[in-house]
Amino acid sequence: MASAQISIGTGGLRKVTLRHASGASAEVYLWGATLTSYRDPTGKENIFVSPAAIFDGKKAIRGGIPLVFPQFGQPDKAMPQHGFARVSDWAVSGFYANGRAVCATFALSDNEATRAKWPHAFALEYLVKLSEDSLTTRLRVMNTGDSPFGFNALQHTYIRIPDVQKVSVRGLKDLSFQDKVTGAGPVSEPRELVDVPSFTDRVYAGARIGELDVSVEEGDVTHSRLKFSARLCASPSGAPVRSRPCDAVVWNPYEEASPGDLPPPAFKEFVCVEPGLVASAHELAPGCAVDVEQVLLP
Ligand code: TA6
Repeated sequence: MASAQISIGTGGLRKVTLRHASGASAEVYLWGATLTSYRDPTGKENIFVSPAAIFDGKKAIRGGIPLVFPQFGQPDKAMPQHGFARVSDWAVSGFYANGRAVCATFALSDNEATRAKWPHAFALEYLVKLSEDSLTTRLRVMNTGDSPFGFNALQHTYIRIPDVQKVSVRGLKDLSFQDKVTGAGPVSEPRELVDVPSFTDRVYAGARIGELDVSVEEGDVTHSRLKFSARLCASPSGAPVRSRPCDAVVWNPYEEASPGDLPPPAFKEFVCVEPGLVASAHELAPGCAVDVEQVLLP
């Protein structure tokens, strides 16, 4: 039987737990609408959360799928790194279940605090859809104001793996990327399999309309398959009118860049493979919306 339940989680923060009849489950904290767990029917945990993650309702949860909006990085110092979405209290805006999936939606819109940092009217909707064979997460950005705004948006997914030194990411060949560690780029990725043998921070610019299929592999084993997509919608709740290329970020800090809430050797247990609109500036017209979606297949 599918279910959706609100409870008190770590640090006294509220969370939603989705359970599917197949045994699959997911957990999403209302703090930042941060998904912190996705277990498939075998019980395998597909998402990494740092053992030192802080659940205090002040700091972004280290791990899971933090949501990045309206900025990627911190070009605007008036806003936190990666924007305010992941350090805001979201509301549960809906639950839905049918024979195939159980879903929850979460909402965040502009308020006095966000407008003080970023003077635009917006609404975010985060959809989490759990089914027997996959987890779909969709971040929808809506311009509810009367003037266009520039933004970036991304799902900062921490994929759990046994050892980052042994995995590679497939699906990025021929995409142009900026290497934020070396400063090189943009250069074209020549490899079918991109390994992550050291501190890695790369922004791959989407080049293809439609889905970007990526997989995290270790020899013959595929740990995760991910389908990234981005779409423009003519109205906040309207059907997508046009697909757009989805960018992908690959990150692992290794020991040298591990932040305090990610004490080594925790870096070994994940690779971040992140769908978003971050490789260039994006503008959203009033009354329009854009989706950044990932389908995670364990
Ligand atoms: O997605 C990669 C990245 O932008 C890196 O540059 C690094 O800053 C990482 O995000 C983590 O950022 P955070 O603010 O969560 O420590």
